[in-house]
Amino acid sequence: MSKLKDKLAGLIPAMRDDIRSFIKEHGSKEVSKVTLKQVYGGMRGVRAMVCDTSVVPPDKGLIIRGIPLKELFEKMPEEIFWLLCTGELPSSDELKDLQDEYRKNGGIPDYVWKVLEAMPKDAHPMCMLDTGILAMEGESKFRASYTKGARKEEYWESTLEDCIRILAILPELAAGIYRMRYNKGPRIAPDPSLDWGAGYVHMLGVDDPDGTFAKLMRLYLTLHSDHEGGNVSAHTCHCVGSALSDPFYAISAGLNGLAGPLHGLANQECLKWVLEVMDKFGGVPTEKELEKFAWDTLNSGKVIPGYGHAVLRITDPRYDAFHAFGAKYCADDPVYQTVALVFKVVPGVLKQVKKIADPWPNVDAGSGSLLYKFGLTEFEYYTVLFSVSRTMGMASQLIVSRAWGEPIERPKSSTTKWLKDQIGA
Ligand code: AMX
Repeated sequence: MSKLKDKLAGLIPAMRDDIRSFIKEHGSKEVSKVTLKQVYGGMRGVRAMVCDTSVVPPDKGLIIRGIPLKELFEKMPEEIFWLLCTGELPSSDELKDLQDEYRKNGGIPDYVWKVLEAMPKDAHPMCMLDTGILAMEGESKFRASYTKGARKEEYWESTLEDCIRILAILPELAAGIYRMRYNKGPRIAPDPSLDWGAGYVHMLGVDDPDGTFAKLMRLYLTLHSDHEGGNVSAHTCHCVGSALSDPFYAISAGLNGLAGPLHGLANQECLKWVLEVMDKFGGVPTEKELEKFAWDTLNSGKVIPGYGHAVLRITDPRYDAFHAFGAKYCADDPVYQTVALVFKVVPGVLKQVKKIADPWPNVDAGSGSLLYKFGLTEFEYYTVLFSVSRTMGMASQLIVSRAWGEPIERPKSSTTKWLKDQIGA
């Protein structure tokens, strides 16, 4: 048994008992009220689901299992996955064991590459990634053990095995898609001596003579790992998983949600917007030029990508981390300089638009310029990187939900007529 499975096996019975007796004792108590505006407004702020892996207080940003993100900037993504699943950071032995698990569970069957090769040459890399994961569904240990009649208490074990398999192949799959989609030559085989993040950089084949890009990749994978349970990708994965669809189905579904421009795709849109600015002004613009460009974007009915958030009301600490990385390693880079100028100018513009609740940068505002600087210039690919990371959050949430035996999701919808009758409008 892997050390992670062993650890969870020790933790889960008490967690399950605690949640069950909590529901039994207090199940009828009220925790949230719902207004008509929330019913029509994407359920914003309605407390109607559980996620124990992380929380996002609007004035603080991401806290993973009680630890504010800024205390985790230096951690490896593998440590974050362990933390998400168990609530504790791993010891060095436990970390090594998880990395060994990834190595043991790697390897992508040839038919997956054939499926991807059969797709149109201009397929979006997110579509290729989600298809690649889904194509492997036949491997699901959860589905096999459910079909054999596994008991509910055992569901989390095969769910964990599927999640480890998916996390183990993701960098190879994502890197293979990059090389195929952008004609970078043959795929590069995994190097078992490398960690998850550095291994991904190696398979992308992007030049990294001094290991700085691997450093950025580890930071990137750590920062995007989870963002509580209500965001579109996590919630979609959770909802699909609640039907006991296996992790291949659920994670692929969640990533389809991440591919939306209001969610993870903002990642690619941001750099596009920054490059458009630079193109228009022949390099780093002046503050005045940038301000006008921002207003022109808003007046043409478009959003300024990378700014605003459904929950946060401060500069996203994930943006701060990228900004600091950029200041250290890319201070002379004109794209980074433009991103820094956008941070100086755009919040002031957005604050003047009354309807915008959050004028501050989110995670996507800064990462693209850094990836671009290190040679990953195909910005349509950026959401794939986000996906590799966010799979840790979705997977850990699935494991925890299965562990305590969460039921199938089934909120009640209403017709407009019913709502009008109910309210007496
Ligand atoms: N530029 C222009 N308009 C914006 C805006 C921005 N950056 N942020 C919000 N608004 C607008 C909304 O489109 C909405 O307009 P509408 O009422 O005419 O539809 C209005 O302001 C109110 O929105 P809100 O309550 O402030 O935000 P929200 O919770 O509805 O949406 C988000 C949040 C992120 C979708 C929105 O801020 C946005 O579209 N930002 C730009 C895209 C982006 O960066 N997405 C990435 C989010 C992080 C992630 O998931 N990766």
